[in-house]
Amino acid sequence: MSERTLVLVKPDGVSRGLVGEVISRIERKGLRLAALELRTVDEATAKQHYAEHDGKSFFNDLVEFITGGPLVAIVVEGTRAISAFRQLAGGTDPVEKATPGTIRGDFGLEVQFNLVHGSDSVESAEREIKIWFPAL
Ligand code: RTP
Ligand code: MG
Repeated sequence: MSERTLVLVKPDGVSRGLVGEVISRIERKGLRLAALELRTVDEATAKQHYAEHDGKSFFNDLVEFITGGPLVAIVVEGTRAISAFRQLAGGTDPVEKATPGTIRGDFGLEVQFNLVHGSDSVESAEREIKIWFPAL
């Protein structure tokens, strides 16, 4: 079943020059790019995107990090795109959870600087795509 998911190459991924690497992995998996934009996001948008984490210990650091430099927002589509991209990304903690061969497992060391975001459900994907690409 074809799905759409919202992927972010977070500011650490952009500053480290890993945008091409991430896009390449998405395309090699067989998924397609439906929209893509380099953008520096404001605090309100970041808080809306990560609303589920409002109140958690890492929330303020997370918002500061996400707004701290340009990121690349991408709508990815294809068969089981939501799970397929989460598999490419690897677990949230790049060392303890993500395995080698995944984006986080290959390139990350710290939970906060884990390079990419991918929507975690159909509902999240719809909500997030509306935030980032309201015209889609
Ligand atoms: P994401 O939403 O960014 O795709 O990551 P995720 O689903 O794998 O992880 P989630 O639990 O949604 O956490 C969102 C982001 O918050 C940062 N985080 N920091 N310091 C911490 O303990 C901590 N926990 C989470 C990470 O950047 C994580 O990707
Ligand atoms: Mg998440």
